[in-house]
Amino acid sequence: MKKLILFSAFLSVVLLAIGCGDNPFDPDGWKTKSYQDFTLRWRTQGSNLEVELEGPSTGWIAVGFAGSYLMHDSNIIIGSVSGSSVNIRDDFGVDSNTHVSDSSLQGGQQNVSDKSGSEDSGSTTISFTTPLDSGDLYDNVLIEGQSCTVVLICGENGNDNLDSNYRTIVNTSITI
Ligand SMILES: [Ca+2]
Ligand SMILES: [Ca+2]
Repeated sequence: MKKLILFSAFLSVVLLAIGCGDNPFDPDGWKTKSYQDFTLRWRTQGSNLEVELEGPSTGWIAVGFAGSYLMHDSNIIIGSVSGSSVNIRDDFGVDSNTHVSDSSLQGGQQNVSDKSGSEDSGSTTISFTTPLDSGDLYDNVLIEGQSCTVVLICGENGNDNLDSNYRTIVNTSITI
């Protein structure tokens, strides 16, 4: 009987450890996806999505939501950190490898708030909040519980110019 109890306890710990990959038990509701040296964390808060992205570059990093292929039609949030200065912009993927600021597109506007970020040796982290449905044509509507494509992108180390070429771009998906 004692052995059985011990085994049950062991099994619970194992199941808990397996489950932590997607953080379903995170009391604050954060979900995590680690993919190709990027780590994306997100949670819904009311009508907003809170996001934290860590990427493998000391230049700019970006995450795009609900596009078709690579950057195309993706709502891209891009940012860089230089000392205490954090620059985060709300973009849109106009084709598979081109993104522009929503502000430069007709009717488009910036829909990102609570911007912050930090830089470490070899990586950058940006945090921001954006509406699940901003009403902007250049942001895509996100629905809690539904799967959506994600594109993760970064520029060359040390290049904080948000309009410079990317070094790495990968597609994956998450559940909002
Ligand atoms: Ca926008
Ligand atoms: Ca956008």
